[in-house]
Amino acid sequence: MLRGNSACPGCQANLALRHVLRACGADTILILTPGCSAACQGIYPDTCINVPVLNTAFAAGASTAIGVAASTDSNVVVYAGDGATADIGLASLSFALEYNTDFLYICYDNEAYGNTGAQRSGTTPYGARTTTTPGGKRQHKKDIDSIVCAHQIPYMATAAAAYPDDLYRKVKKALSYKGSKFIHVLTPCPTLWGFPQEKSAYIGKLAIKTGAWVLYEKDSGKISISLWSKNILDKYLPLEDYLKAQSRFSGISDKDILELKRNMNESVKRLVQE
Ligand SMILES: Cc1ncc(C[n+]2csc(CCOP(=O)(O)OP(=O)(O)O)c2C)c(N)n1
Ligand code: SF4
Ligand SMILES: [Mg+2]
Repeated sequence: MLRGNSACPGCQANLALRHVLRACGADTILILTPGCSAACQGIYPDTCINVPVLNTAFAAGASTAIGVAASTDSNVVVYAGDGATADIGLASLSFALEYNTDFLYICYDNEAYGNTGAQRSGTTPYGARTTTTPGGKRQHKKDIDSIVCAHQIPYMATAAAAYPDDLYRKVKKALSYKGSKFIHVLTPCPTLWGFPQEKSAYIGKLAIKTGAWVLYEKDSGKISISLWSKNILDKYLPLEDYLKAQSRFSGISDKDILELKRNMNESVKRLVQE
């Protein structure tokens, strides 16, 4: 990625893309869906992405990759938002995975429809305020990782922009496999989440330290918790530290915090038991 882009200061979606492209190298074709990452590349010919880019329709990231992968030996990488992945593009993603298309699909998750002004998405967490959930979302975050894993692809991982070495390693590893690979990256967003831009990396790390986001990989069917999460599984910081640092959770009730924690603990328990 070249210098100069139109992302908000402190944007982790763009930061994660920088590390992803660093790991992928020059022999890569990038597919973007409408969203912040597409908008932030700038306007041709002054775009900041230094590999070929295909800008697709919202639902068509994965289906575009099927065609591209059939015609090239280059790395085929989709970099799509949570809305494009877990909501509108889910059918296209499902077929691409079932087909075991030789590509890497990366979902950067800012937990809302960022580019259109912070509407809720399937991956918006319970209790978070968005423009379409002004009283806090009443549904839990969609478990897109389990949906992806049900396709029995060779490699799936979670990552976070705040832990770039872990993200870099996972992208490299994913690209060493043939077939479909999926990485789900948490990318905190100062604009939608309501925290100061200079706290971006701090919030990203806090998500892991409070257990709001768990780093793991499922490699050839076997789950392993990644180092940054593994070391703290039994000593999480209070979830309230993470929630209080973001204005999207400012109206959350104690009852809703308990419900969030219950859901979180269940997800971690499921992961550890698998
Ligand atoms: C079929 C269709 N519906 C709606 C839109 C408008 N639209 C453009 S970007 C976007 C939100 C994308 O959200 P997400 O995939 O999470 O990416 P983010 O903007 O958060 O980076 C929407 C709704 C569109 N481009 N196409
Ligand atoms: S709204 Fe969020 S994800 Fe979109 S460019 Fe700004 S900081 Fe990045
Ligand atoms: Mg989004």
